[in-house]
Amino acid sequence: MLNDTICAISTALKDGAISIVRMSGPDSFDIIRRISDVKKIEANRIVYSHIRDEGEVIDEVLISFFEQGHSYTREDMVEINCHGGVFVSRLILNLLLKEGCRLAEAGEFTRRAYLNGRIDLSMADSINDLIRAQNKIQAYSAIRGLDGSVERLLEPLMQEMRDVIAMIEVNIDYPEYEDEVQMSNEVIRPYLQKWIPQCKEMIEKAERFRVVKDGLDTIIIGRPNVGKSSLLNALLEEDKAIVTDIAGTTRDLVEGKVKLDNITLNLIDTAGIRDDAEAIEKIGIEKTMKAIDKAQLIILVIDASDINEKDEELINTYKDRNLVVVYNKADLNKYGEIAICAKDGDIKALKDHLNQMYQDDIDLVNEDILNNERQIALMRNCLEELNNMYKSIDVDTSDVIVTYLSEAYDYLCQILGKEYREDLIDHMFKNFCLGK
Ligand SMILES: Nc1nc2c(ncn2[C@@H]2O[C@H](COP(=O)(O)OP(=O)(O)O)[C@@H](O)[C@H]2O)c(=O)[nH]1
Ligand SMILES: [Mg+2]
Repeated sequence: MLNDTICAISTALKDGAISIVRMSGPDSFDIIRRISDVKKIEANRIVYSHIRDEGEVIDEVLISFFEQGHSYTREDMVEINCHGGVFVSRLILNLLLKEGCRLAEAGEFTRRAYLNGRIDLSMADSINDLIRAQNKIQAYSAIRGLDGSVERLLEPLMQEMRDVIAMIEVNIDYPEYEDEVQMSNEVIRPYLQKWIPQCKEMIEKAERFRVVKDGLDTIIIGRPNVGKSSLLNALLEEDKAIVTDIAGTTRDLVEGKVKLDNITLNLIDTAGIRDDAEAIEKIGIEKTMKAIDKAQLIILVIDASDINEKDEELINTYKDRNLVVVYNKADLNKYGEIAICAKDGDIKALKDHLNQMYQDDIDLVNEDILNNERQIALMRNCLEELNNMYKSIDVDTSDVIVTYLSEAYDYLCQILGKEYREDLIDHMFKNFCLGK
């Protein structure tokens, strides 16, 4: 129900100097008048006041008023800055509930902002991303999203699609209007030849950028004793994994996170891969194999002073994956393109290589881009419909062809949370003088 008044504690539920209790909906101003010293609501002002429960002061507060149309939710809103600490905030919240507010569900303020047309769905995604941001790039990209980057990205494509849909539909519904462009296959095909690569590029960039934002799941593998754990420790700059000269030391997966200049690695160090392992080590190797399947980047460590055919075999097995081969123990034998000495922390060659690999991707932070899994999945669906349409243009009639296009367009609307039909009908009436 949209016309009730909701409330929630918007700050974290722990001790702190100040908490914010928020209220949104048509009764917000009435309720605050009943429980505070405020008599006259002055919108867009902050006033000093007291919150009272049956006349008795329970807190000294600052109250902000936002009039409908000018608030986060576009409804009348009140924010009470009360004293922090869970107890006082809860007292005030309970008072609001007693006065007829309903406790907001998770995300409900933002949901109202969306339903009331203040933000689109991609911006709602960004609000969520911003709240959860863990690093500068995540926060920066969420801010861009909040500024409408996804709509900016999609709008030119959607505009063209709308035009084509509308024209095909006009051809179908009003064949007598011969002065409208006839949407023959020759006219439609070049559009598709442009749109399909565009969609592919948006997906590809979004996936690359996701790695920059969220880090790359990276696994360090190799034979026993080549220096995998030493490499993990060197990357983390701490002695996290046990290093010994006994083969089979590492059995469980050891994890760590390291931030390079252009990329964050979510690292896993693993048990060395060999065929003659004893029982416990074997379990470790099985875990390694499972983790390899899920990894986005494989760092294969080879002992440059002792290269053998097992190394060859590992290179061959993973050559089609995102694989980086490093030759360790450069102090004993300097070999290969990426030669390091993990024992001494000399791993610059590897760091440089990884930074180089993701050099271009970091620049994506300045581009308008799809921001998350939901948006990427919808774009994939859109692409699939466009591919279907491409297959269909020489075999099907216009009404079938336009169905694929409408579906594709609908997926883009879903990214922004727009109503497809409304949007399209609006457009058609603006651009075509039907029934003139
Ligand atoms: N000479 C030399 N020895 C190293 C280097 N890196 C690791 N080691 C040694 O190789 C042995 C195995 O190292 P470890 O990191 O446990 O290998 P893992 O079994 O692959 O995890 C240890 O004795 C390390 O000190 C290196 O760069 N040079
Ligand atoms: Mg180890």
